[in-house]
Amino acid sequence: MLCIEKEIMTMNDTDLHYDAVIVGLGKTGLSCFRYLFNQGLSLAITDSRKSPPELEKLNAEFNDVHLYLGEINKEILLASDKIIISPGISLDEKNIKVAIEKKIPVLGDIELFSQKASAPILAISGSNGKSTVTSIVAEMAQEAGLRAHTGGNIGTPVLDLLRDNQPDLYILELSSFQLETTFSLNAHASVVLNISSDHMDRYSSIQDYVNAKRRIFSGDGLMILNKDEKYSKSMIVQNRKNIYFTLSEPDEKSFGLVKYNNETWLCHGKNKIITKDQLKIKGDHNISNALAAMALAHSVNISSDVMCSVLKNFSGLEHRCQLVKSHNNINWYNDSKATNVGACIASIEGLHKFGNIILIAGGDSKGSDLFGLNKVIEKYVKKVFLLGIDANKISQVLSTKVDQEFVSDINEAVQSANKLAVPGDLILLAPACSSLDMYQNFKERGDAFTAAVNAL
Ligand code: UMA
Ligand code: ADP
Repeated sequence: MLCIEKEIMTMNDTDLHYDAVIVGLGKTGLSCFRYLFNQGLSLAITDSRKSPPELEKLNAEFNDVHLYLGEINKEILLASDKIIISPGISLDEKNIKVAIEKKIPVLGDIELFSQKASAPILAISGSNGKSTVTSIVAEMAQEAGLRAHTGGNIGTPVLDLLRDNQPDLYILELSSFQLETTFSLNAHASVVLNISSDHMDRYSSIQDYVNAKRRIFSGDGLMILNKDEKYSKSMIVQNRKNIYFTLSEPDEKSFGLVKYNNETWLCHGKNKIITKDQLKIKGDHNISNALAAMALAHSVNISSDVMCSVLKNFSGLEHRCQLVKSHNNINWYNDSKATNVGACIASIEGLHKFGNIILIAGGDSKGSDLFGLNKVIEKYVKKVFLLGIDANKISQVLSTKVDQEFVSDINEAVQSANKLAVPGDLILLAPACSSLDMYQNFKERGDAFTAAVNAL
């Protein structure tokens, strides 16, 4: 039997009451429903969309669920003891704000998880590098023989991790959206990798965004901070255990770079772990990521040998500075996951040594300040192809010295870049924007790029 889509008429029912209402029927909403249903709670789900993405799965698994679709239903919010909100919905949504004014508790899945989980948690946030660091740490834990469950923003909703037997360790990638509604997290060790302007369509200022990120340090676990980055560094709490990672020399408890006989080593204090040249992932941003991963792994006693062995083989994740094709000394790179200004800059700075860059950028800039792009593009990029809803916004921040051209889609960008490219060039998709104006997600955009390149 299908779940019941409730009519607005039901609202006159004065007995209407739920233990909890779940807002959003995406991956998080479905996992929250499964989790709370198993606790025997009376539940409703509301979603602003008529056909939310996980409706089919919900229908296949459950009967008679009370669904209120097509708007985030105020009456249902107010008829519930608590609101379990999905990360994609802002606390500033108008009906959520009414519920908050009426003192109805609003929490997210990470909060439910934090209340329940009993194995140590390693928690990772930051504007860029989260998935890379999360994946490296997960591989290190596995190689060390630890049973680790990995989830959060990287893909698997955290409550799904509780369905298995208790592991030795949880490794969680956490977004600012998820942290906004988290209160009880007390991670064994947490890191904020870096901050750059992102999600400015959701936050009123960069400080507002930073404040959401710093919630990862609630509790009394080890704080891991990026000494080279002002916002991460500023999050230090006096009298808390803390260590740094840095691209310069570290103090004895921190992780950084040390030169020995003309070779640069990633070190813990003075202890050598792996040389910079042995790392498979390239670019300074990835050295930072490797150091952060080492600091997290060290906090759960993973050995330097294990760290070294994993980093020697870790070649990076799909859609992150990924070499797609190399032909006639022209290299094509897919960095579709560069969805903000900081990531695009890191990508250009990391790759310019390998060729003269022709950049493909644009999409939905999420209200970010794009100005930071100008300097690096002027310095390292020979031509930019711009596409998507905010192509014009990017164009406006670029100096008149930058050769630029508007294109209608990725295919046209690839065709035009191909006509222009000569041996020694590197064509880079690093959009500095989200893909959501033209694609389902960054993966679909990266696949479109790869298909167009392979079809040349
Ligand atoms: N939405 C509506 N109406 C609703 C509910 C949601 O329009 O009533 C929209 C949201 O605005 C958003 C989309 O639906 O555009 C998805 O939102 P959601 O909260 O239902 O998302 P989930 O499917 O539960 O996926 C979420 C994370 N997505 C977001 O935070 C937007 C996933 O991260 C995460 O993998 C998943 O939980 C499991 O934890 C994705 C992401 O894009 C990769 N994250 C952002 C990022 O990395 O920049 C933060
Ligand atoms: P996230 O999960 O935070 O989005 P990813 O590991 O998926 O991060 O990397 C996304 C993109 O961000 C990469 O393709 C790369 O261009 C950029 N990036 C990765 N690590 C860093 C870093 N430490 N600093 C700046 N940019 C980075």
